[in-house]
Amino acid sequence: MSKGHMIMLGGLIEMWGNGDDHHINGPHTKLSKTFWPSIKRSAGGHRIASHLREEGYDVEVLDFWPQWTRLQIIQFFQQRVREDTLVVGISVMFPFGNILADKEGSIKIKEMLQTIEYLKDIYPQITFIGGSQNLSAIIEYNLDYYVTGYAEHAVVELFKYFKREFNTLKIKQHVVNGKTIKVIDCQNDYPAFPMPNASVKYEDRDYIQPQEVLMIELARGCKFKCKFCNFPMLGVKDDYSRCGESLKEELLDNYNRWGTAHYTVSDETINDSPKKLAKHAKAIRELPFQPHLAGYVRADLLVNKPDTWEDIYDMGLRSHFYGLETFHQPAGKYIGKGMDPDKLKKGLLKVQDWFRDKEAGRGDYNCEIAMMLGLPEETKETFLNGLDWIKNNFPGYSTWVTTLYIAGDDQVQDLGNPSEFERTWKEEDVFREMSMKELTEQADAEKSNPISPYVEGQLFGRGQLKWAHDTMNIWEAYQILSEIINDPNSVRNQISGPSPFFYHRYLTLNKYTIDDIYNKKFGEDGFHQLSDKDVDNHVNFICEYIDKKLGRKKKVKRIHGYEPNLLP
Ligand code: B12
Ligand code: SF4
Repeated sequence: MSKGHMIMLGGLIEMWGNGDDHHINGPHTKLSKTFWPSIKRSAGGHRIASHLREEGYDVEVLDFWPQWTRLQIIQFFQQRVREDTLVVGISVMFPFGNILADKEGSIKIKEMLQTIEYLKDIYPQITFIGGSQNLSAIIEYNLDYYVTGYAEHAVVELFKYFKREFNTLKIKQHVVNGKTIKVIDCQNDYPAFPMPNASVKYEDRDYIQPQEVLMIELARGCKFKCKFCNFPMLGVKDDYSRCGESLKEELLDNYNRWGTAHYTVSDETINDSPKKLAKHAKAIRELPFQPHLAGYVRADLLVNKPDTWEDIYDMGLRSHFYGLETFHQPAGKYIGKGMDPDKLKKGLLKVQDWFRDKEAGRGDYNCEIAMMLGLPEETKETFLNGLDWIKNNFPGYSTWVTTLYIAGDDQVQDLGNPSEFERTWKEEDVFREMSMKELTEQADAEKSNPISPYVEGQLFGRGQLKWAHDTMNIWEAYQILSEIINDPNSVRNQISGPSPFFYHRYLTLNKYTIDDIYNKKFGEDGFHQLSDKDVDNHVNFICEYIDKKLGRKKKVKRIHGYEPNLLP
């Protein structure tokens, strides 16, 4: 007998990184679709579900919910809601952002928001709660409670509160767009870190398929405090890592039950502690199979600590996302990533050689390098020099270029963790805010390089601070980015393989293997960038899941993923 029942709606909408703009999103965009429902499971939804089950509640996760039609959702609720159904949860990872500006996207979002309204009308006895790291990701939904930050401890108090049991629940009132909402602020009131047993236990009713790329947590928080970073927990001093046994158990269980071997790691910086790496490598070496992990790896630490490489390789962490940001030392020093560029470059080449060394029994390796355009002290020339080095020395790997983002004043209040830049730029004498007049004058002067709707939104919308400093301003940064994107010879447009964070798009349907990713580049030997057909197949994958969830025995005929009677 469970203590109560909950339905958790989870699902992501895919985007080409920086929102929904082809011009910005560059080289692998072979799709007519700019966003589509992801075939990735809801990491937070499953984590909270696993935790609540340990507390005695019965929680069923409904994944991929952006793809479900309203009727299907209502059918599901009719089948599942029972007398002890207490709560409907919505797990959200990313804010809607630019999807709302996109016509097709905004129709979808409106449909999702309205579906929640319908469910609330049909089931007034149920409480609707949303959870995400930042309020900005859930605020669009009209919910009874908004839970922000890592929520394991808070959600247990919330459930006791709903059941009128003794509890310590702290509810904060926030006024957003003139409406008062109830917020549970986990970051400050119920810190759920460290979380040594942050394991996720999937269930038969999740219908996990063998090639799926699941999310895994090895630790929470990051030791560092880079000035632009607004990840949830920075400057962590203690050990916030997962217990080795719990990690081993989760990996083994998923392998035995579903055949899972591929994971995205959600950690902010996986290699911030050699001790943690050694612990996790030891646990993983004891497994009867080799998992493959992908995630954020700090390059300067890799370079400084070659003695961690063996552990990193053995734990299957062979797909690295390096947030290098810059090769210009004064810019790097300013943000907290100021390793001597020559040392960094030489070290990176050694890393590449070591991981790719087939003769030594290794060879599995893929990486993506992310660069940030617009840091104080950076000029166009220093930045482009850095990109040239990547092009010449990391051919065939993805490079991601983004512009410096500092949230505008009205956004900062919805961010659980504003970056140091966001908190202090006004006091520090480095940035200033450009006036609208200055911005529009710049726009006129540059008619030859028209701005895209996405950039227009960023420049003239309220979301971002219109920053300027001695060596660059936001407008110039977008102009340089546009030149990089439109230059067929730029590193950003070179042929590569998939980004380490997007393996699910290629592996889930069994079209490619992890060996394809390590060994081939797009265009080689039958290995191709994502096409519209692939996305249709993703939709079909989700539809098969929906059929299973709804207990439909007969295969349902569909056109482009929609049942004929439910065509939009
Ligand atoms: C991995 C990651 C990515 C990967 C995703 C990989 C993949 N394919 O799945 C990549 C690199 C692609 C990515 C991209 C982006 N990301 Co990102 N990403 C993360 C990261 C590091 C981890 C997310 C994760 O899986 N965590 C593990 C799970 C278990 O945690 P969780 O989902 O937060 O769940 C907990 C709570 O939120 C809560 N909770 C969750 N659901 C529910 C439900 C209920 C009912 C309740 C009560 C509680 C609850 O409890 C959970 C357990 O404690 C976070 C930072 C962080 N450490 O959280 C940023 C983060 C999610 N990303 C963020 C952003 C902004 C982006 C981008 C928009 C960046 C950009 N400009 O391009 C893009 C958007 C991509 C898109 N839509 O396609 C922001 C979101 C900010 C916001 N407003 O909410 C975050 C929070 C980082 C930050 N700035 O603080 N990201
Ligand atoms: S940018 Fe990376 S290393 Fe720096 S504080 Fe953020 S998560 Fe940590």
